[in-house]
Amino acid sequence: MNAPMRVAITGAAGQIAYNLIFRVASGEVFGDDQPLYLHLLEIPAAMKALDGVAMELDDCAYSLLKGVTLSDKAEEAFDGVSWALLVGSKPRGPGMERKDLLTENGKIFVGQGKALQRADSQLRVLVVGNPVNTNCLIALSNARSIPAGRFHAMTRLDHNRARAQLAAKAGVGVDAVSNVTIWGNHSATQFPDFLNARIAGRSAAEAIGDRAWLEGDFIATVQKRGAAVIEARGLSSAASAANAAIDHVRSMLYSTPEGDWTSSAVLSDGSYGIPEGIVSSFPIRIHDNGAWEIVQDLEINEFSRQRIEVSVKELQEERAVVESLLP
Ligand code: NAX
Repeated sequence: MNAPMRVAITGAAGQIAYNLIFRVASGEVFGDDQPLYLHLLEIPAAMKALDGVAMELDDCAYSLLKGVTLSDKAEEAFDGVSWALLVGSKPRGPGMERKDLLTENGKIFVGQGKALQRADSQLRVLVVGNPVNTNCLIALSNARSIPAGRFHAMTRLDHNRARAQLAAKAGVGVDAVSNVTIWGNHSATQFPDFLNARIAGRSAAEAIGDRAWLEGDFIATVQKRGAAVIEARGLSSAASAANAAIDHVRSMLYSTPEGDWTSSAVLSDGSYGIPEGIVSSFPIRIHDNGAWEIVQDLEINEFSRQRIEVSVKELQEERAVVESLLP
């Protein structure tokens, strides 16, 4: 058995967290030799609901779960944690402009970024709460003592959606689909890249043989999948979002299979001409020691370039709105 590890989850009474917390506590994410303390953060108004979540955790009698801390203070919730899954954020209210959503949520991530400095020196962070790229930028900018490379914003759900669409179209299992990339923002401007994707060892374009579908319906379906789920379910994606967060964390714990990569939004280092100072989704590869790198030298043609630029422009606009929150 390893020494117990502390994991923080914010927005812990929300619907994604309800699909996430129990899977983390069961050992599915960090392994069945990894005892855990869960630190669950909520706003004061949701603490009663969070009590209910804690009762259910007790009632699962998970042997790996050594303790649960419930808090409405980020400093307390992040104390000594090795992982922080930042799921909580404010939903868009009636009449709320995108700009207001960015600044309202931005303020949360200023405070949480600062409070993360109380975490363990090994800390790794996954931001899930929207607008996720820019929230992540704010958090990492305010957590000045923590290397920026420890911060990721989740685009794994988009990545998984793209793989599933390609597999269905090609009539193969999802395991046959590799080398998918989500570029840019986790928004309807994201670019799911089929050009570099592979299906059973062939290029996805060759395996599917329907360029019009790849350039049209495929991209649109992935970009608008979140809205389609809301339309059908009356609620936003929760189980699939929690599942993607688990996939992301697990991907960060093990080296990426040879020749493949995953998608994650990280602080740009200028790769592929994507300007520094924004958190954009890239193809990334993880090494044994937990270090990761942006995969270089992928083919970007004019079609891809134009679409990546649209999403990058949106990220630059988001950055401009929250500039005052970046120290
Ligand atoms: P819910 O509204 O069910 O839950 C959010 C929870 O966050 C609430 O319980 C709320 O009280 C809490 N919260 C708000 N401010 C907080 C703060 N300062 N500290 C701690 N907790 C706080 O939303 P849910 O469906 O769980 O979604 C959570 C976030 O994930 C949303 O921002 C959502 O847009 C985003 N998503 C991100 C996805 C991604 O791929 N990156 C996909 C799914 C989802 O849309």
